[in-house]
Amino acid sequence: MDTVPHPTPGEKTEHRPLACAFAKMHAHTLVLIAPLSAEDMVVQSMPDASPVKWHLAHTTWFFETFLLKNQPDYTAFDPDYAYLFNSYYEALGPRQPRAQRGLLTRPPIADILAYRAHVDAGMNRLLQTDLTADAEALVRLGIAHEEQHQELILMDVLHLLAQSPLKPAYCPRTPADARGKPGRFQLRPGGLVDIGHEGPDFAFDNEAPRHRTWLQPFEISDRLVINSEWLAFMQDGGYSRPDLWLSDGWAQVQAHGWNAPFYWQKDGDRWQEMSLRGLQTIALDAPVTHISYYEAAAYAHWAGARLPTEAEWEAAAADGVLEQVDEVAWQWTGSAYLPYPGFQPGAGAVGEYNGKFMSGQMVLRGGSAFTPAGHARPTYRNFFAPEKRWMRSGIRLARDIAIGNAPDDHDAGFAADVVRGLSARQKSLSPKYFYDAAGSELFEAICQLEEYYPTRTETALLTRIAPELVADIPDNAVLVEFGSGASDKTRLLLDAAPQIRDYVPIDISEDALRHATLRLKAAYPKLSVTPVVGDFTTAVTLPSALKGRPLIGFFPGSTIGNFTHTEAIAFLRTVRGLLGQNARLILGADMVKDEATLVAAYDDALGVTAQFNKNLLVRINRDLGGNFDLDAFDHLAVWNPDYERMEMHLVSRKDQIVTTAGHAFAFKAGERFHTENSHKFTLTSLARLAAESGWKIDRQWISPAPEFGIFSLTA
Ligand code: SAH
Ligand code: AVI
Repeated sequence: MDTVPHPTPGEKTEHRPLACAFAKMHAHTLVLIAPLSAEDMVVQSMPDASPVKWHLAHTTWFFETFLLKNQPDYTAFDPDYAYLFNSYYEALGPRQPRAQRGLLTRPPIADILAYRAHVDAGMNRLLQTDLTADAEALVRLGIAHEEQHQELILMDVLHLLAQSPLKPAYCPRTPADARGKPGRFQLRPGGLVDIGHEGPDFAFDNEAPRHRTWLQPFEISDRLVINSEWLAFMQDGGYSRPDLWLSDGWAQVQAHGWNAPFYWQKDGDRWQEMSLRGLQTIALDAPVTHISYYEAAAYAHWAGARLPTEAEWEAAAADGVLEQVDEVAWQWTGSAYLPYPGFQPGAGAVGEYNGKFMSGQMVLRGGSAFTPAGHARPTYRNFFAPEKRWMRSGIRLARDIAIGNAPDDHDAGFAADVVRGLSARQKSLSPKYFYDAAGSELFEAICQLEEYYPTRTETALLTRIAPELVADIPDNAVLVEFGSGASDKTRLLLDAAPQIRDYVPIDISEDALRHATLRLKAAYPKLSVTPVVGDFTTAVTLPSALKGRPLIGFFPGSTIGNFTHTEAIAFLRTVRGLLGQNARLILGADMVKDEATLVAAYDDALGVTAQFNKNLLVRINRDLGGNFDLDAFDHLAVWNPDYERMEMHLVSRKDQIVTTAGHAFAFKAGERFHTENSHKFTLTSLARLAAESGWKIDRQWISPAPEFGIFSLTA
């Protein structure tokens, strides 16, 4: 186009970054209008679209009004332009009605280009000076503003050319629409996320303040919906089924006879689409564009999905799981365009830029093929009224995910512990949750294993020392056992001490306790057994009928090793309180030994311990509506020398998200879920533990290797 002045080579090059950014941006507007004739630039095809000539003048007016007007060395180009080219700033006075911008055949384009050159010169002078922070912010806003109009120029020109029966191309060399493939849903854990802009880089006021928001777990498609998918929606009666549409959307369908995206038209039995390259046959694998919010919402409904909220979109974009973020089409979100908590519009007329439009519009995120390079960002909030279609809009789907049933009351404590344990940086859970019915049976199977030496060793030792151990148990004594399980070791004491007439087994596993009680009653008809189901770490109360009787505590199996040091002290103190004056506690504890023996005991060849470990996941799946994939986790048993303990973990084989108890939890490949500690002891560490919890070691017996210890403690 002859009337467009191109920057002449050899002009003084600009080194200040802001002046440079201004010059580059301003020159790009002229590049965009190069394919247009003077006539193309005057016509207004609808009230929403402005003539290109008006865009050229208005963006220039913005710099003149907000930056140059009050400069001593600047004279206004033409005082009438304040009326002609103000867009919507009430604070700056009356203006040409929006729908009549196309009636401005005067001033001619040559004058507008001269106006641009005049303001350009003023801006160049201003940009050589030291700008105040406020002025610099306004220059950046002016640049971003004109970039928005660069996108509007393409939107409006496309709309104008689409009205012509000739369907001319804006520029035949415009790149074709990006090709794609159907999207795949990506599971996102949600939770507390931060969204919005913060920091020194430019952003519009509506992107701030950055703030925290809560997201339910959700899925979001990595790609945009493509034309073939849209055709399936159309063929399934997408535009003729009111059940798919919002009421206002259905009213639009009927009022305007919508039956396809905005720029689609039928040629025989194939669909064509008006584009900047002219009329083109629909590319089935290209993302669908130029659709209203109502169409996007109807499609999502039809597809069994929904639109993402803007917070979901931004969180997923920040996590890098989205493709086609900003280079294809703006993506409708399900979020109304509203101020963020704490939003403050700028002072003065410029405060009208965004804030006053915060009603009746929906947010679009991303960016489009029409957006100038470098203009968009992940926090960018574009917005349009829900019925608009002339902008380059597209659709990305999201959906809710099933997150398990709310636990019933019985499981409330379990659910709370699972949620807390899986939310922590190091995922963990108390080993007490191993012992449901299946877990207790698996533990008994472990006790039979060749590698699991503790049961065998402790049993042999107890058998040998039983007579000494029970020698001074008084008549009428009550045996109180903590974590009694199958009560097998108990028999060794009962056999040696017939003076014990009452037995109180305490266990968290109701099934184990029931079976043990039945068997013991059959084998010891004179023994009175009073089982107590419960967590022995929280206050346990003994049957009041036993008050005043001599109490002997029994805590075999090295279950003491499953506590942390702090928990062990707290437990031993509680037991001391529970058993009262002159109390005695018979404690079994596994001793530190070589790593190979230890690791084999917790990682047996038959995989029983692995099954015991994974039973925790089975239990979570069953009781808390979890969806753990047992094959996606490996059993791991490791010796931790710093803490002198064996550790069991479940190691995630891949990046995955698991849902349970109404929450979603992300696991990285290789990440560990810590399920058990089994501390091993030395004579010193055990003596210290006893001393710290108010007990004294009275006598002790250590088995030959693999070493296991029995300790008789007195209060
Ligand atoms: N004493 C038996 C069983 C040891 S297995 C033996 O030496 O072979 C550990 C036992 O403690 C299991 O029966 C388990 O159900 C129980 N247990 C684990 N944590 C518990 C808790 N917090 N409260 C009560 N019982 C618990
Ligand atoms: C019950 N407790 C002492 C057993 C232990 O050795 O820590 C539980 C167990 N874990 C794996 N194997 C056995």
